[in-house]
Amino acid sequence: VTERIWWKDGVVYQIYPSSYKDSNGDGWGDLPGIISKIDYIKDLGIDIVWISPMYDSPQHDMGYDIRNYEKVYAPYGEVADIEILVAECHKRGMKLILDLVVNHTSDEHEWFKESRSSKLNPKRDWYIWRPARYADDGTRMPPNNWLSFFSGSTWEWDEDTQEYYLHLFAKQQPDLNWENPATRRAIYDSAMEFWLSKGVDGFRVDTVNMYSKGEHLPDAPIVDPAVFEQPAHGMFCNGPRMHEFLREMNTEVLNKYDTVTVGELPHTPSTDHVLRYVGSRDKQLSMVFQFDIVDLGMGKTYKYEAEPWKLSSMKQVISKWQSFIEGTDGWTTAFCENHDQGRSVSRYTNDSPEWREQSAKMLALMMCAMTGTLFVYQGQEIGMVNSPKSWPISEYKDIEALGYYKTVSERTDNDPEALARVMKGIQLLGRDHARLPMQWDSTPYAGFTDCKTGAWMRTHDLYKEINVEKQLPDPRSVLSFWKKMLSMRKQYKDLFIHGSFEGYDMQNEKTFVFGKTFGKAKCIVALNFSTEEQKLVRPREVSGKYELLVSNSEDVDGTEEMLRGYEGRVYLVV
Ligand code: ISL
Repeated sequence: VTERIWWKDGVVYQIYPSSYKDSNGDGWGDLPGIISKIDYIKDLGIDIVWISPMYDSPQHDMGYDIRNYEKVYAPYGEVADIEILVAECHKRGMKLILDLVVNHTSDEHEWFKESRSSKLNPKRDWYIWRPARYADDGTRMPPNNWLSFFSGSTWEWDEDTQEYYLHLFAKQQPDLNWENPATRRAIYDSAMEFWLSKGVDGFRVDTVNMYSKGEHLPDAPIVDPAVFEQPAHGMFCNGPRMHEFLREMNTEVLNKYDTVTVGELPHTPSTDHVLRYVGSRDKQLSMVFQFDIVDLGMGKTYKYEAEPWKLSSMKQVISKWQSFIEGTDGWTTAFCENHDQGRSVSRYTNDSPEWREQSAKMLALMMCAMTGTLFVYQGQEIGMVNSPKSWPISEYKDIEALGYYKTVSERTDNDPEALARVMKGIQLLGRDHARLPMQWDSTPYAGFTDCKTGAWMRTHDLYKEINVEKQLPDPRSVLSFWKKMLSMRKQYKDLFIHGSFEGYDMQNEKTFVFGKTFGKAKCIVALNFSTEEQKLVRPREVSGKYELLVSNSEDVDGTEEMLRGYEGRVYLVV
């Protein structure tokens, strides 16, 4: 019997505060803006709201560089606004979770300022400092060859104290030293207890498997001999004390409250290993994001060197993580968008004017039929698509994409072919696509802001075609379809949320057919990932009468042998 827990059956809606709704005309989204949309969110069928970092920050990485855990970034509002948001969510039977970013802080955090002030400062050891290495010719070199997520070395030289500090992300994001118990205590108090005591219901936990790095920090194996810095995920993900730290985080803080945690677990392909994090007996995390689905099409060594992917690979990774809960005490998640990813319609289906609505609905149908806790990212519910390909690199703002573009332009001396290749990767995979202002209506800046100079990030050219106001009253819109699917997910929660998964015809590169079973109940989900009609092949393994539950095509009765372009159907098998 599956335990019925609120965070298992609930649907989570992720909000990126800078881009959701601006209430005061400064071009930046804010907390009062989110509060003004709370009924819209409730009406969509959401149970849990997750807000990306809204903390005080110099915004080198859009708030994932936190200057003060106990303050809200002034353009977003103040701590009291979070208290209001908690109350407004709870009043409507929804929960609120925040982002917990404690692998690193901003270099402007007081802790780091003290740490870098002197080797003798009591907080020196709160971050990861190491002496330089020297080459035979006396050249100063970083302690190891690790490549940071945002290009360049993971080490930054500090002239004053003559040591390097570690930063897996930007140099403005120094890594905290989790080996030090005083650091951990401060994290628990400042970043966690402070908010839980205000009624927040849990956290999405940023880069959770990187806290423990071990003591030695050896060089990463050489993958790209042309350069010094090497991809090093294997060197710092899932380090020796990871599980110990998470158990402590539970005993010290989380267990005192009825919380949920969802941790980011990149570079952890083994199901056994994931189970160590999410097995319910050994309480560490409630659930994790496993990245296989969003990594489809990313370059193996360098993300933006995009590679083609196959539907069969998508089916394989979905099947792997859908089946993960069987016979275990773990739990899984289902998502295909977040603030670090291109839009799903553009990445996995077809964002041309002819197909984008149909394919957005098909993806909604697919996601709503998935086992695990479902995550929906703002704008996904109206089928927002990637930025237009005509936008030049100067419209992009993300530190990751710009960092890689700069590296390639320096390394190739601005070779147009190399830059065109990177641009193609960014057009598909750039994190900025998800960060464009939410498209509320067809007034200037999509109704996101009434700032005269516009939003902090350019509004999508298509906002008059794709927006909430247009879709709300239209029963055939993407938004209405999402609402229908989300309510169906609740109605058939055994099958959809808790059912066991079986994929069929796994090598077929055009259609994706899978079954869900719970006790005697069974359904078949059939999806056409192409523009042409495809034959719906009923799995030989399944016997019974097919009753159409839903299709994203309007006038289909379920007896049709062919699936239309980007059509998805769910049949109950009786
Ligand atoms: O390695 C990855 C996937 O293959 C990356 O996704 C990486 O783990 C991820 O980018 C971590 O993301 C989170 O932390 C970053 C921040 O920039 C992202 O926005 C956040 O989601 C640093 O805090």
